[in-house]
Amino acid sequence: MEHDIKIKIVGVGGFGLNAVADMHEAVIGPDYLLLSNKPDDIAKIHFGEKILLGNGVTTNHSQELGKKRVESSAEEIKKSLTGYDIVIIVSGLGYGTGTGGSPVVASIARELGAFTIAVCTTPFLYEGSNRDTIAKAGIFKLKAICDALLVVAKQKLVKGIRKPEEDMTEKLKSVSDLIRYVVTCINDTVTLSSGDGLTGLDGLKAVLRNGNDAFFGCGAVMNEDALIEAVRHATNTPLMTATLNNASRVLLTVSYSRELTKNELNNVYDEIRNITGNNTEIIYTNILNEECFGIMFVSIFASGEDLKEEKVASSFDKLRDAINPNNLI
Ligand SMILES: Nc1nc2c(ncn2[C@@H]2O[C@H](COP(=O)(O)OP(=O)(O)OP(=O)(O)O)[C@@H](O)[C@H]2O)c(=O)[nH]1
Ligand SMILES: [Mg+2]
Repeated sequence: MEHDIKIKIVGVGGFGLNAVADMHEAVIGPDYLLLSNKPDDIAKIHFGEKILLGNGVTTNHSQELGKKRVESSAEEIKKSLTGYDIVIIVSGLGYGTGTGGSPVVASIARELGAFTIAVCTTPFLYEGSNRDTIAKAGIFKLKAICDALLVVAKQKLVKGIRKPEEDMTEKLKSVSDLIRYVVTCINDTVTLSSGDGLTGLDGLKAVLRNGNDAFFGCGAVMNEDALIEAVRHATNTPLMTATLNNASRVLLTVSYSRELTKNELNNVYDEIRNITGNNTEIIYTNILNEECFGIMFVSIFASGEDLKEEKVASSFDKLRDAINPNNLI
């Protein structure tokens, strides 16, 4: 079942703009708005709408300046976001434009009545405690303004405090990949899925709205016998700040050529409740995909009052295996 739901993705600042530029060809359906104070970054964007903030003058990594620059373009942003059901803001926290500007974009989107989701990264430890403090301030504001906030902790890519190594480019790509999967799964869930008497959008709103922390995970397997494996990948997706522990609401979406049977679903629910606890409400929606080439794709969004922060750095390989269906073909 297809729903006519309008989604706009807004990339804010250097990371936001680049992450969105990387994903836009893979995520079909949403419209795009890119905001940056870097003339070079703006010049290379040839899709969607774009706004050069503050006449291209640097923020010197000041979130106050970042906030002001975005506020100066508020009218243009408001125009661009008018008429959208969902606004997804993508940015890297800890610096000026993304941290100061994302909450301004979120306020505009909320005022216009859009379901507003921020997908943000936090800095590496080696970037210093100042960056971390600024990122935390950004998270605090975004939590207060947005309907939902999904935080990707870049530090989980490395163990301990250390400088980036040669393979860092590849690892950072996994952050971009994860963000692309978050956005793709939101898009597919709200535009293509239904189940439990709800549309995917209703399900996503029910699970994420008013949740303090949100978790996202996904997994893909080549055949239906491995369903539980896909669910395990999804529940273990690393890099998110939040884990599934203590989640009170879960949205499970399965994309496959048929619906899951009652028996299969019960097994999946048991698997999820082993992690979250017995009282977790689970909403199941389903995407019928006749052309899935035997690949079953599982995504999980979850929220709760007190999702535990995972302390251990998780392996990057696990993420890559979990989210890349191409590995299975
Ligand atoms: N992976 C990746 N990281 C980036 C990219 N651009 C910036 N970053 C990193 O993202 C983090 C946030 O930086 P920016 O996004 O430039 O910050 P900003 O929001 O633009 O804020 P200001 O530049 O201070 O105005 C930093 O750790 C950057 O090194 C990119 O293209 N790819
Ligand atoms: Mg920048």
